[in-house]
Amino acid sequence: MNDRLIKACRREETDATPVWFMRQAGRFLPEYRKIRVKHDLVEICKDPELCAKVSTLPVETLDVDAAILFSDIMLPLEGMGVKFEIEEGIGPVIKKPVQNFENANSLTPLQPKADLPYILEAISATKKKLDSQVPLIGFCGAPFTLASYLIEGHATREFVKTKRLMYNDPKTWHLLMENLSTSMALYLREQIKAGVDVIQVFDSWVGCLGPQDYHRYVLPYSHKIFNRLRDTDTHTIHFGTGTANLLEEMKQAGGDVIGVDWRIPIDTAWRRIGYDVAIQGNLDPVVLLADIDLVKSHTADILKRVQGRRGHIFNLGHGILPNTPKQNVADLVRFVHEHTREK
Ligand code: 1CP
Repeated sequence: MNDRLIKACRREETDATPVWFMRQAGRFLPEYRKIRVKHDLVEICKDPELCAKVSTLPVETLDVDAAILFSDIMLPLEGMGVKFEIEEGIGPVIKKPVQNFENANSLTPLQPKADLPYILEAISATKKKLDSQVPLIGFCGAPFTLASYLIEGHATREFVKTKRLMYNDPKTWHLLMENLSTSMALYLREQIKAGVDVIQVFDSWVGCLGPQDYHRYVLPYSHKIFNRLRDTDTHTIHFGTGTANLLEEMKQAGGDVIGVDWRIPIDTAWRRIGYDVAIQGNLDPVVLLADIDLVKSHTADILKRVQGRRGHIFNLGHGILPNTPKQNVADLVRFVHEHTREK
């Protein structure tokens, strides 16, 4: 197997820097868009063969060093009794947002095998289709990011309802975070048993908090997830955006690799996090919409700042945008591999 990603998670020497992209199995791929004409997102997620097909597309056409399970962070919530829809152009919309203690208390503990058999089957089918070419990344949403969807009911910029509940009703907040972290830890353990090689915890929206609030309201729960995976030998990536001021706290919560977005130079971020963890990121996804020369100059700058240090996983600072030209992505992968080979 191409084990560049695993080696980078362990901060071991690699023959070239591993590259993969968040949302690489999504909308920017014409082959995915074709499948989406006939099936909605949840239909694809519930069909293991289709998941395997979509998940392996970028490996076959872009030479990336990892596949990511085709699923969504919201799906396990269905097993906890949450009803939602994924709406075109919006994202997840929750039917009855969490507003009070009763709502938080009525979430049922996830039973991954009974509630999400199709995801575990998708992992087996994807592993089989990958045929040991590259590792498979499994994932879950971090408790804060999931809580924000549950409380707001949909995507938001300000997180006012989420923070209001967190500040005004800490009892409900802590119960919700406790329920989510317990269920996500079980979910990830089941993904590992089903065959995923690496885990990424997506705390996409936690950057709206300051470090003191992160420490008090989030860290114990994210930490619990990483802690409950410690007896597995699976490597973990802890990702967030807008987290330049939370990096030390995120490291404390856990993860062999910390994800960083583009709002901080990668060398500054790594110095702050410490060289005893690996790092992933930090190209702005919008750069990939520009001319390939600009893509290459931004990439060269990241590689220069990393200085060939062990433990770098090349990625974007957030998900690949739907209108990204596929050729730019293929050229970027080649550029990173060529410029880091035999470093
Ligand atoms: O119908 C569609 O095709 C809509 C787009 C889409 C896709 C391709 C959604 C709706 N989910 C997914 C799959 C998905 N979601 C994957 C697997 C594909 C891949 O990575 O290649 C993954 C890892 C996710 C994870 C996910 N879902 C996150 C965390 C990552 C991130 O980008 O921050 C989040 C926040 C979601 C919620 C969600 N689901 C879908 C959308 C459009 C959103 C984001 C909405 C928002 O901005 O709040």
